[in-house]
Amino acid sequence: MRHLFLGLDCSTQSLTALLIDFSSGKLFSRHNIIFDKDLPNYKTQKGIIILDKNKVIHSYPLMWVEALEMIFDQMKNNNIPLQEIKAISGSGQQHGTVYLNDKFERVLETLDINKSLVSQLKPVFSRNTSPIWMDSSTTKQCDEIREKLGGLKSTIETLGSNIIERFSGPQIRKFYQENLDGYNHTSIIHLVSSFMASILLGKNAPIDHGDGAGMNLMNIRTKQWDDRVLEATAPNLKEKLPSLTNPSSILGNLSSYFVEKFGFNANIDLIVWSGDNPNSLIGVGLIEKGKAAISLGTSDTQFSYLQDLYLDFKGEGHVFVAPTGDYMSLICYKNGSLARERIKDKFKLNWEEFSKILNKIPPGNNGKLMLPYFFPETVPQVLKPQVYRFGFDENDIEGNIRAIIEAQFLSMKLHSKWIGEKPKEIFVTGGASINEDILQVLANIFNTKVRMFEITNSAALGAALRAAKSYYDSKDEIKSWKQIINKFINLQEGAIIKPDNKYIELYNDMLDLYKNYEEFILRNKSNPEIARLEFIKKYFF
Ligand code: ADP
Ligand code: XUL
Repeated sequence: MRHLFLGLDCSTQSLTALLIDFSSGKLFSRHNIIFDKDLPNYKTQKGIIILDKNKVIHSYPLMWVEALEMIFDQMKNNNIPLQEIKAISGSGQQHGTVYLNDKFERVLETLDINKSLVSQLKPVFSRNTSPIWMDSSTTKQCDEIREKLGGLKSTIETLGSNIIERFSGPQIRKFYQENLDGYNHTSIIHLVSSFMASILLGKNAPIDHGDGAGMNLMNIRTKQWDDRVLEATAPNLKEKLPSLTNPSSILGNLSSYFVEKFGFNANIDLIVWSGDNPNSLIGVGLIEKGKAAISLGTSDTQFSYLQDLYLDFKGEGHVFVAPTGDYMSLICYKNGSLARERIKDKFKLNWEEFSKILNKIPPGNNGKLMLPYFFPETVPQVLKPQVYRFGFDENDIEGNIRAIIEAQFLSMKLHSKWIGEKPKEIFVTGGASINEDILQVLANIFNTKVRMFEITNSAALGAALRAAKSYYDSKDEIKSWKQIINKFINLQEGAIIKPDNKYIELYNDMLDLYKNYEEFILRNKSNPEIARLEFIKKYFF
């Protein structure tokens, strides 16, 4: 008999629905709504709207709502047996905030199946757009909050992260400062994850500890809202926040709107949603130490499972609560897929052509090196986007292609040193993780084997696996995380990319060079040009 579980992923560029059959350990179906293509009336580009020169970046919460209805319509029309699904959970792009007025819950409780979700939810927003993780316009608010909390060290001790531009707290403070009336008319502020879960639940849903940790509002030790931080952020904030809950919580059953309109079972369990990175931790099966994952999605992220709280006092890395209830480390690079696409699109290439050129050029790129800040970057912090090229210019196709990929992974290696342990293996996920040529550069730079997975949307898979775990645990058929993960993630099967040890020394030297260029540009240290010329002499003559 089939045991179906649904994982939804409301990400930056699309909404995905992965249905898994736990009995057979197989993917049952996959549906995907691409915001730009399938909902063109919102006029987003890659799912986002740029309101002010790459700094103010928002999206439309109503678009996510429309996508939700559209994906269920598609599943119903494709005769997916929705009535058999036992539990649903989901994943949201992290940090983004949704601002709702006092009509929200009433509208959710009285949804009419003869009308669309969009038409009914249109009046519930106190702010029509949502600032998302790509926004970097809150430096002033970050500085104000951090100062009130006593500086960097005590902030990180309390929150597990520095106060960061894209995180929810400083975004909320900015809204409060710039639009007091809008703030006062806001009854509840949701994350993308808890907003989508609320619609499915038919009332306000809580935020799980994993996504909550990415808000700059939750105490990382007590896993409660931190009163001192709330006070430093905006007045009366506590009454505008949903409650916090354990990542395994069952919230209740699906709202009757979805049961009646799409034929879901009335007893279906809705499990709390979480952020895409915590979900991905499960979706790639990271439940023990010594392994790390890199997600090459719209953002590039690097994450590991942590048994104990382990903080980065430099302030570049974050600690979130993992779906297992333990912790996870995370570093996020804003210049991920969209930066790679900038180069690909400038030269009018497809990914295959991009790879071919990447492979033509030897590791080390003949000494050409890039600092790739196409967008404002968080790690290292660069607020004003600018691309720096050393030894080549923007019209050199080959130089640019090799340089962007090498720069991204050199930067990751450099900035993940705080995690301490060198991973024995790197698991990769996200849209770009199907590109073996890019992964070969990753393997060589980290000198570590890289494991690919068949399902590259680990956030949606992780959500489906969390749904299965909570469902079975509640039915007294308790399964360990290992049992849940092993059923779906066969670590013997995924393709492995091995590092080529010919390049160990070259990439060690190039990492030093990269570090020196970063310090030259960002911290006014001396120009490492002579070292670059020596590097060229050593490896390319
Ligand atoms: P998100 O979940 O953040 O919305 P995805 O994980 O779906 O994003 O990744 C989308 C990105 O994957 C696209 O922006 C695209 O650049 C990248 N991508 C897709 N196919 C390839 C490929 N063959 N090589 C490199 N990148 C790719
Ligand atoms: C993580 C981050 C992004 C978003 C979107 O801190 O900002 O990875 O979760 O994927």
